[in-house]
Amino acid sequence: MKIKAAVAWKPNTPLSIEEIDLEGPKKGEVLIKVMATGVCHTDSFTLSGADPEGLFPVILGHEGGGIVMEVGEGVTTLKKGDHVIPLYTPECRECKFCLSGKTNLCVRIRSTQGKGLMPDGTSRFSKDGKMIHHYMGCSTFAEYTVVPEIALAKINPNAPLDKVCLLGCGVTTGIGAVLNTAKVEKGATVAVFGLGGIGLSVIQGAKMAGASRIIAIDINDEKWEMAKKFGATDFVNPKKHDKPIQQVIVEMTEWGVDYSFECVGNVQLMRAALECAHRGWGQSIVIGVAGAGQEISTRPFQLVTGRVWKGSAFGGVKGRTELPGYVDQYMSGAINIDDMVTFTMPLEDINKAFDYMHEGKSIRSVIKM
Ligand code: NAD
Ligand code: AHE
Ligand code: ZN
Repeated sequence: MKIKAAVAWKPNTPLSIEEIDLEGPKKGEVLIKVMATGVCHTDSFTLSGADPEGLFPVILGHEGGGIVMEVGEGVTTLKKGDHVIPLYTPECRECKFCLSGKTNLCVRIRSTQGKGLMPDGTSRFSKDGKMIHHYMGCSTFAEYTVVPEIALAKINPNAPLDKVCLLGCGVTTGIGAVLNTAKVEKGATVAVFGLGGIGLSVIQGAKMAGASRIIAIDINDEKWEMAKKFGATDFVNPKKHDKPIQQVIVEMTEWGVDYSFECVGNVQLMRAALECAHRGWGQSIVIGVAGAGQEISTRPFQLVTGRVWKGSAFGGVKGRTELPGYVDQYMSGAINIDDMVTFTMPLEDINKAFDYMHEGKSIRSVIKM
């Protein structure tokens, strides 16, 4: 079928809205009408050319909500009309990782997904016979997309897709990193580096967990208001201090915070986040994604003296099993997504969403198809 999509033909150039070709779903695949999609910093990261797995041309987007239009051969858990959220971290429920009970990082289709292809090694997207890559198995910057059955969470059909699409990445990643990866306990102290969609969701998660103090850190003062709304108790702008930011946080808290979260993708900040964690037990969770060739470092003494460095992908959440519950929590008012949506715009304006992100003017822009 002919569809409209935002195509990234090469790195570091605006997306181009064009009519392209989409093949129907093959075995184990599902055709989705994308109703809405958020724009995450990771889309911008890959578009910048810094992603070691970045492939072009590609249809980006991985924070979507849609409706099932057609199912391929052998699909049993979804039918036409179901409301779904595509999952860049699928859940096959059969691989070693899914069965481990220790991680959400299903590997069933990871190798083809990383090559921008469907599990059979081909793409459903093309233009004038030229293949266009899928992205993170989702490619939501398009009117329609094809996604493997194991990479779709079936959700409450009454949920507004232009809000719960943010559970496809940002909101779930932040809340999940707090509740699943760090397992923040009541009364704990928390520092959050970077107050975009991820950092604010970490703050929301920390509030849900009953943290006693939530220190919000950003170089943009305008982020403080929203951080406070989500539950932050303190704000620090590193640019307003001469000392290293880790020292500022340690001095504010005596020995450091129980939990810190890096939500920017800056390796120096990852070090700072680790080093402001409490001597003896503080944990630091890396959520931000850093470009090709970047590495983290610290003095081993930081770990010898009890700090723990961890990472979190999609908040450790098993999407097909747990995401419907996140949607229900939004519906009951326990999770706030509405305040994260700064702008809503049509697909034609998608490059504005990237501009607003880079200018620090948006938390999330949602594209409504
Ligand atoms: P965003 O652009 O919306 O927010 C980033 C924030 O960081 C901004 O408020 C910015 O002002 C702030 N910032 C920039 N440099 C800073 C510095 N030196 N010190 C303090 N603050 C600084 O981004 P986002 O969508 O919230 O994503 C954040 C990061 O998380 C990105 O690296 C993204 O790729 C990554 N991410 C990871 C996962 C995962 O599963 N691990 C999921 C989603 C996003
Ligand atoms: N492709 C990059 C890594 C990108 C990355 O770390 N992605 C996160 C999700 S970011 C969502 O906004 C993730 O889940 N990673 C686990 C995985 O299996 O991709 C690289 O460095 O190669
Ligand atoms: Zn994302």
